[in-house]
Amino acid sequence: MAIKLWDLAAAEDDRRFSPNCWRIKMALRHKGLEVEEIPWRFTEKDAIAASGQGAVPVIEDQGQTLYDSWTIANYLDEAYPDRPLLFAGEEAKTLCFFFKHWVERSLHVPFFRVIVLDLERQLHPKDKAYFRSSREKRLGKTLEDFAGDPAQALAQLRGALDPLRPVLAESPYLAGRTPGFADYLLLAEFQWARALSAVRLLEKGDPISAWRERVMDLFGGYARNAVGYPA
Ligand SMILES: N[C@@H](CCC(=O)N[C@@H](CS)C(=O)NCC(=O)O)C(=O)O
Repeated sequence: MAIKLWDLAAAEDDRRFSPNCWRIKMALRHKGLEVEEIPWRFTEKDAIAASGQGAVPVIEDQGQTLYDSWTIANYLDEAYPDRPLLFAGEEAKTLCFFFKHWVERSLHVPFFRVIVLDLERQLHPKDKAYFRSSREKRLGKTLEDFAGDPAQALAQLRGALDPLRPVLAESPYLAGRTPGFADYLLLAEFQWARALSAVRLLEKGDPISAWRERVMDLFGGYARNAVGYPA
């Protein structure tokens, strides 16, 4: 039976933007598992109440409900060890855990700053007030003040991405010769942006751009074919 995944959608059902869900959607393709993706909105907390919390990704598999993208990725390798692994071993997994925190603490906010106003614009009408009030409370300022000057925000993001460049100039994937969960952690941030915003995040010739093309082409162009703006 297909694994069920509750996946955050914008105004249109097929504009799927959640970076935490993108991690898992790529991981499920990597494992070659069948998945049923159910569009979900921020304010539909009842639909995922079985998980005991209010955020996606949530999956249902073999009678179990799981949440949190890192927990789900670990579960997929444990439950399906005979399928391609997301983590090459304990050492790779620990480094990937570091990478996840680096993405969340050093990249996520610069991405958010560039796309936040497009994000709000693209949301389903029933989510807009919730999004604005919950995020403004978290940020301690209005979305407009947080977004600030677009050129400055883009420069900040390009700078934050810098540690990736020497790695991706030498290696086809963050996980090495073949892709792994680290690649999906990073691609997820770009897919988040691309689903919502036409801003070109990378300059031509940036090694991160060549890597992103490769990862978007995986699994029959699954990420590339998603609803969004050109990368
Ligand atoms: N640590 C969690 C974070 C999940 C999360 O924050 N998901 C967002 C969507 S990307 C969400 O559903 N937020 C619900 C809300 O803001 O009410 C994970 O990695 O899965």
